[in-house]
Amino acid sequence: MIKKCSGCGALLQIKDPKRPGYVNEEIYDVAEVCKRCFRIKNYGDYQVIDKDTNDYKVLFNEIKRKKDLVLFLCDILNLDSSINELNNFQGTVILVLTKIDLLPKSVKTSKLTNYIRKNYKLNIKDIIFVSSKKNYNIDFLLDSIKKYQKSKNVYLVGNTNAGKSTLINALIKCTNNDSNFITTSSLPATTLDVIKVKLEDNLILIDTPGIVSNDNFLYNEKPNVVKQVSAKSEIKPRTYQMKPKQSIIIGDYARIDYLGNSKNSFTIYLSNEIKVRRINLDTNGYLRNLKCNSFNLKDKKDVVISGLCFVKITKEALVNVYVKENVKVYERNNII
Ligand SMILES: Nc1nc2c(ncn2[C@@H]2O[C@H](COP(=O)(O)OP(=O)(O)OP(=O)(O)O)[C@@H](O)[C@H]2O)c(=O)[nH]1
Ligand SMILES: [Mg+2]
Repeated sequence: MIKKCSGCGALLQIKDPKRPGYVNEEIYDVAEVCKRCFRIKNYGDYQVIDKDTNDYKVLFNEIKRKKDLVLFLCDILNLDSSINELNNFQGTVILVLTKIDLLPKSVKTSKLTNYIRKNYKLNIKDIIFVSSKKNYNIDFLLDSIKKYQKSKNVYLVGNTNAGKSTLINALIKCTNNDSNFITTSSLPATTLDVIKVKLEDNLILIDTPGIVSNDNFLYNEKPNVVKQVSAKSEIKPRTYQMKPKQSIIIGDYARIDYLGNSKNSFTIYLSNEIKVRRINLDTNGYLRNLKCNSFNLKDKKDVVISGLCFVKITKEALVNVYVKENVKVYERNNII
């Protein structure tokens, strides 16, 4: 009998502990989840799995051709040009911005909506902000799904860690349906294959494995660093009035040298668990061995270190950002 893991979607198998879906032979008949999901759920212990992400490309190409409703999820802290990808879906698309509880409460979602509409050209029915953790807007999202669904099937897609599986679990709770919950974790590539969740007779949510992009800070780091860097509660922005020849050190991970010649203001949005210090640019060379990314910024720009943080800078600035090779660093208009 072929069985699927209800936690990550992988086919259960007894042959190879390193491959997706492994369970001990003795418990195969009764097992509902694989060993990896069991350990994530019960011990928070994550195992990296050998998985060919080319399988995902085939899956996404199939979903792109479907006419069904697609929820395209994006973590509000990782908003970047990858959302343009949603224009390639032929079905109706709702952009769902997740983890809104992590932004300071003072940030208005109406302002964020305007920002997204102005800075990206997206072919979408709606933009909806949610927090699966705080149960914010989950009912409203469910109503919108029912309003726009074209068939029973509704797909959830987006980058790994965007919060797809957590959102499905929140929707399950919201409809009082007591099915199995899907495995979630702060580490990349938790869901390994499609998982279908029947929410109501007329509504099947289809969870998908997240798109893994190698230029995100998190995908180059060990699990303990990923856990520390992933914000768990509302971010307390940290503002520094920068003088010429000062630098900012972000944990042990990144350095920003300010090369301007007048005072400027830098506000850092980052997990509260990571320390930030200001140092003298000339006398302290800490982290200068990392790759340097230079920016000549106009006023009101953010510098984003993908997966780690973003820095709101008010005036024009020359900055050098040092971070590990492969990590994408880019500028955008101030989002907040
Ligand atoms: N603060 C907060 N954290 C969230 C929220 N939604 C998800 N998370 C966290 O984000 C991390 C990733 O969530 P998942 O649901 O596993 O993400 P995913 O998109 O299914 O990831 P893959 O399966 O790898 O594609 C977990 O640590 C969740 O607890 C939210 O609304 N608020
Ligand atoms: Mg998932």
